[in-house]
Amino acid sequence: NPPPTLLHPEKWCRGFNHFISQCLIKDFEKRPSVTHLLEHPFIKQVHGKDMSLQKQLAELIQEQQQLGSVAKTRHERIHTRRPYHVDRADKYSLDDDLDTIIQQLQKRYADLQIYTYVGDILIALNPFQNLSIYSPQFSKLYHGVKRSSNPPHIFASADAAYQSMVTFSKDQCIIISGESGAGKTESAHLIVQHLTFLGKANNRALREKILQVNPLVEAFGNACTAINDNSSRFGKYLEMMFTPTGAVMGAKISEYLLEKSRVVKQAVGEKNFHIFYYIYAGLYHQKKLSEYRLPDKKPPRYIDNETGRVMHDIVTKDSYGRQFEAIQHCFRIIGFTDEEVYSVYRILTGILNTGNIEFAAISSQHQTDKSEVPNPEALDNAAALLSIGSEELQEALTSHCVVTRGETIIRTNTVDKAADVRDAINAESGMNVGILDIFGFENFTRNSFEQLCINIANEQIQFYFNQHIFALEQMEYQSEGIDATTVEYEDNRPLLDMFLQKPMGLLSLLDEESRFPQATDLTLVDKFEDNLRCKYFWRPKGVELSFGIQHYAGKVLYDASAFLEKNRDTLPADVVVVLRTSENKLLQQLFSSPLTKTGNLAQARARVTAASRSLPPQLSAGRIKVDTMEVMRHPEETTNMKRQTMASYFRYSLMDLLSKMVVGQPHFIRCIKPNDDREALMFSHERVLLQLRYTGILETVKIRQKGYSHRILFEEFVKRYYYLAFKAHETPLGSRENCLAILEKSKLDNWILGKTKVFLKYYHIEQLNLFLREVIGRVVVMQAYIKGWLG
Ligand code: AOV
Ligand code: MG
Repeated sequence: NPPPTLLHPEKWCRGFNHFISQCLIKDFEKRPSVTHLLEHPFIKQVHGKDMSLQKQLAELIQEQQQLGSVAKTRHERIHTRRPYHVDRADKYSLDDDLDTIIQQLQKRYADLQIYTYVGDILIALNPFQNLSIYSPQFSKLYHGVKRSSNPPHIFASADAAYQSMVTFSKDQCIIISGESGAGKTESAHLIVQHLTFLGKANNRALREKILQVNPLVEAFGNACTAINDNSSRFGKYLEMMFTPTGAVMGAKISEYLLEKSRVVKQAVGEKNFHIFYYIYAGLYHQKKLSEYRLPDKKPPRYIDNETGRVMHDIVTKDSYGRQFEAIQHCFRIIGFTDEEVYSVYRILTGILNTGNIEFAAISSQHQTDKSEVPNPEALDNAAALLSIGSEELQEALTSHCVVTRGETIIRTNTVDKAADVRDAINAESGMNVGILDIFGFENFTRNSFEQLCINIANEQIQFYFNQHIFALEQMEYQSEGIDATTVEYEDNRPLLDMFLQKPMGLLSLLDEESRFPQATDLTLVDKFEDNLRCKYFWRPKGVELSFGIQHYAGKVLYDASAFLEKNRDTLPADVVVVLRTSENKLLQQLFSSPLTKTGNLAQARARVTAASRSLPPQLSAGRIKVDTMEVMRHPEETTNMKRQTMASYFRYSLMDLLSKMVVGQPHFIRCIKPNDDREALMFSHERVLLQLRYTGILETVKIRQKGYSHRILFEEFVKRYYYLAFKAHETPLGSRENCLAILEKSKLDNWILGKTKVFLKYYHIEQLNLFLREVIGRVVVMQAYIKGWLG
């Protein structure tokens, strides 16, 4: 059977009988119905009463028509509530004050309408309850239809990215932002769900694999915090790869900046990474704790928050145990071998056992730099599970050793590596939709180094948003000679400079101070105070180790205790050496040298260079590129001897992430947290106002009203849409005139032609794509016909 949407009808048309196609198109244009087509004298003549062909045609046509009326009736069936006007977001621009926007959002939230569009940006309010709007029925409803035919939905945003990828053969990037607990991770899941639907992952095994990736990595990277019970403690970039015709062929996940310190210590009221509870409970219920040398009366120190709550939960409720089963299932589906899974369990339980090792100072006169382990059984347990010698482990843990070259990065994700290898095979032909879900902006009662990193990352994402929505856009209007009024926005560039600049930015200062053995956290804060002369930084009086930052999303007070230690993040060389002797292959691999990501770094650089080529010329010396290059200069690269710190790793990671993002066409989803109590239907005016303010929603509304979210080179536009005004066999030039011809033929208004580009609103693209699909649909029908005819 021919696929329902063959995307290269021109090849087909030329290869087969062009004349017949044209006749049929003409006829079909006049009366677009299958019956009519089948009644066509030509078809009748050739085919007589071939019922199977008729049936085939009817099916194809029906699939095409899902685009239009069919979907509409289905929509009416599902949404019987009340008539709905979709483009409220555009309506906001008429009354462009925040209060009105909030009122609208509040009203919609009360109706459980959590999604709203601002131009092509999606605002998602966290419902804090399960809604029944994510079933396969809804996936179908939102498939390839005009956005205005259905209420706003995250599926529509995923659909837009997908359509854009298929139409322009271009990588896409969906950037989900919002503060901690606003719903980014849930949104990312929903997008993956809808993309697997769109990508027609008929291969169930592949679909399952892709859907299981998120829960698996989240078991390892998410944890309960004071704000969110399932808070992401790492950044995650999931790329879904598609064939040129849009069939999903795989997915790749990259992880960033895992909050490693959580393994050994959690703030009051917070927990370790989920996986540790899952595995302990799972083994408890399967009566396998002893096999992994874990006690069954009291959980290991790393997951025991001293309240007894954990043990109580494990014994009385089985939810952790069930989660463990789910994780086992994930491993299986994704394709880990039993042996690999066993290695992972041994490492995890090895870590739990390591946490139980105690240390005591040796009081002998001569050995001041040595300590001993008063509970050798814990040491033996840990060593046994990690498949290393317990004496070597003890020696490595208790003796003091000067490190000349630190090795700090642990590659946590073998999935990533496996995917890399696999992707190397496919990379060339495909295109992808990347989904970015990082840890959201955080402001706790006590904020440490981890919060600083998290908040800088969010600062960078906000900067990227601003660049796209405001800076690049306005520059482009200027260079294209288009008169679009400028919109003022809050530029967080100075703040980002304060963090990232070299050599005087906060991270550089931190690195510098980390190199002095005598430095303390106090000298660090002094150094910040002396050097960061900028209104975004301040030092409160009377609290020595404290400093404050005015982030884009609000003021945060940081506690600099342990900043230096956390930044040095040294894993002593002898510990690494011992771990490398492990008989556990996976563990060996994790600590095999070199532990840097330089391989990926080279790729990252290549991507950035490629991406900067496609930026408008006036930007080549502009901000994005300069930033990128600045951050790219990774210490490991410039001086081999310099030790890698968390700050430098962080910079590099951020860069790697950005480099991935800048390649794709961005789509933004802004998650908003309607209240801090995680209550359904509770809408805190004040909290929402704050978030709308700092995300620059009002400005976005303005620029989206005035601006054009799609800017397409004449040549690209003509290549894509020429069917709409020219004959299939023609090859019109990519000229301004030909663009004009297509636009006029399509009877759209409100677009603009610049010097080299067509400027369009999102709904123009929708309309053009619909027209195009109709035309292609006709050609497909004819393909089916002629295929039948030929054979
Ligand atoms: P986050 O990813 O933005 O926070 P999550 O996606 O984890 O936030 O959402 C927090 C919680 O809100 C979830 O555990 C759900 O209970 C609820 N929630 C969010 N979106 C939905 C939805 N569409 N439907 C139902 N419930 C939802 V953080 O990872 O902390 O920045 O670091
Ligand atoms: Mg999250």
